[in-house]
Amino acid sequence: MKHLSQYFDRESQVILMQAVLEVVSLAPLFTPTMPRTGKPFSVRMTNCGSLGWVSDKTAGYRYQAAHPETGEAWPAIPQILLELWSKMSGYPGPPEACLINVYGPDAKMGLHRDEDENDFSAPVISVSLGDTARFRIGGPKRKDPTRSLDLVSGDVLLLDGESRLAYHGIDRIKPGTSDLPRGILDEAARINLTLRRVTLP
Ligand code: MD3
Ligand code: FE
Repeated sequence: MKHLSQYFDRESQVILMQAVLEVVSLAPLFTPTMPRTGKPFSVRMTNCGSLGWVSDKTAGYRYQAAHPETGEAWPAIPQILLELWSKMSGYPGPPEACLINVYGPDAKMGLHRDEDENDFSAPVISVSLGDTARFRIGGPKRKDPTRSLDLVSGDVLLLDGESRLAYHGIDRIKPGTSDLPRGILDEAARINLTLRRVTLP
């Protein structure tokens, strides 16, 4: 894993936040639910790109080309994120999915692995915006030891090699730690963007 601390300066963070607001205006936030139990996630989500990650009680975790509520195609991935992918990924093709996770002050994400993609040779690239989050990462098995680090607005994480299939999660948000304007997403404490390749080339 590579942690690029505050890779994006304030001006770029404002551009990224504006791009998120535009995506949300075209593809509204939805609340995913757990497979089988239907328990709602505390994080709200939307996507851009040719494929988006969704989850619900009946069909579970999956990537699909249409928004689960509007049935519309996801908006395009903003240029600034396509540039980040081409600079950092070392992958011979563009990302297919950009998942946008919106955390309220009390939202968390339990320890999990990202394994719904078909191409694990591609890295995952994450961008954090807004309030600081306590991030936890372990190893390839749930019981492996973990370590924690803070993700701050503008930070980029590159998950490749062994880290690509590591267990990870967000333990808590530190509300009020960023003054980045959130626009109409005024309830959003933190926003995380993840760029992913889903299919084999
Ligand atoms: C480590 N998101 O969307 S980003 C997710 O902050 C997710 O919203 C968290 O986990 C968030 O799946 C963490 C950092 C991250 C993203 C993908 C990873 C870490 C990862 C994939 C493999 C290992
Ligand atoms: Fe994840």
